[in-house]
Amino acid sequence: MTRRFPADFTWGAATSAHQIEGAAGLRGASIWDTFSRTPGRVVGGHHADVSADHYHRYRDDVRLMAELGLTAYRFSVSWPRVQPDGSGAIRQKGLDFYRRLTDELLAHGIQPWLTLYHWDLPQALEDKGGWPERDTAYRFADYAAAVHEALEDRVHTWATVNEPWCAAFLGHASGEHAPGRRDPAGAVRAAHHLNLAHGLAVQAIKPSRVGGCVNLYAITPATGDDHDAARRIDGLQNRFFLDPILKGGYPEDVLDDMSIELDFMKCRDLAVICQPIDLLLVNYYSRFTVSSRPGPASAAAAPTVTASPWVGSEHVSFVSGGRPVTAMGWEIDASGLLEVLTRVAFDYRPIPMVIAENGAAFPDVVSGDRVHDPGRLAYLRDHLAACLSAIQLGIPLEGYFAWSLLDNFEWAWGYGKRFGLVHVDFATQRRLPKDSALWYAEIIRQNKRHEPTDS
Ligand code: PNW
Repeated sequence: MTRRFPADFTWGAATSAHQIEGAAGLRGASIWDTFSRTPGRVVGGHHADVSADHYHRYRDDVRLMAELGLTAYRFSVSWPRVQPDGSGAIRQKGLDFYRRLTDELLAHGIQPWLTLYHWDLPQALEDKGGWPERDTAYRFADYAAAVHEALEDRVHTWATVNEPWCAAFLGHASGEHAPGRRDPAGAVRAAHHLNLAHGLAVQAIKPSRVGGCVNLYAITPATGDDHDAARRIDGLQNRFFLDPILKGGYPEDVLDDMSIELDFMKCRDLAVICQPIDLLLVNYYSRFTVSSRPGPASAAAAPTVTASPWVGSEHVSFVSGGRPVTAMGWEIDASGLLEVLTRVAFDYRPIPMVIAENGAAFPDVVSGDRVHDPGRLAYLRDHLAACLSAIQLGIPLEGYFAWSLLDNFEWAWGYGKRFGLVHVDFATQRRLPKDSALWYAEIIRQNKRHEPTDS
């Protein structure tokens, strides 16, 4: 596998602001602060006030990235650090942090890839109704314009909204994520307004290089009788976001399944959502095997969840596909990565893509200065091989970002699930690159050193 990626392939790792920054006193409150402080919402009662303290340790962390040989780093901006109330005054000190971070990256030859929204909505906007309200999309466009004005000279690629499916349906239907609502109609409103926010932000960011970010799943019907279940879950998870962004319309079958009033969707919204974009950021983790018979309503639910995120398709259940699972209980299937990339290229169009997140939670075995994580190493190896297969098929895959650079606050699971290439001891903040990080660094090194052999 080594030596055959294109010479200009982007080698990255990703994080998000709320999950790593800490320094909660130097920003406004977000919905995740409120959610984390609500008993029973996050495993262990964990919160992200300090987390990996990246806000204060970003220089060390950029040095680690340089040691790994990364050519790009995907991070997100904390909206409440830059605009504490989500509207009105911009906090220059917040923007200054991202100026320092991007300067440090550029000084080390690492491209900054900036995501504008990775789930930390200012609580002040939630108090006004949050994503189910249309106005939140307009507030996001204003925030996007302010960040763009401050950082356009430093950022290589912009991403709008990270995984709108999670923000909408885990946040407002199952309630597994902040703001923890269980209101199916509100979840669909949130999904549409997140899509609208994407389109408005693209308008604000152009002509800089910009894309949207979706989490796509490979989906298999459990038996020959389960094709309707597969159509429904594919519709909600994948097509409800890909169709408006790339085709300018919502999938009719999904709207029918939902059977809710759609008066909040305006025709002209679709033209905004379907703005031309330069690339699509694809997050890939797993494959779902689905059934129309009763059973568990989610393949990836935190222990805190009771409601289904699948609006209008609550009867669909998730069964084992018989593959090994990660510590999240997510099935490992690298062939699904190739499948989702192929699907975008053939069902939509061959738009340039990057894998913007891919990775696995496993328990780390720390032994002296070494951290052994064979499961993660194998996961990355197999998924990178799938990336190479995609490239060899002619799919325009331009880069790969491992999730995540650092162990971090894993949302409803708190600090109990570790996705990092680099181990973080949260008591001492000591960082230790894991075996998977050393392996990834070697792959990057070999691909940088050699000219591609077959392109
Ligand atoms: C993504 N699911 O989240 C996020 O972008 C990251 O912030 C997160 O840490 C990472 O994946 C690992 O979880 C997801 O339930 C959370 O299907 C939940 C799901 C998918 C993605």
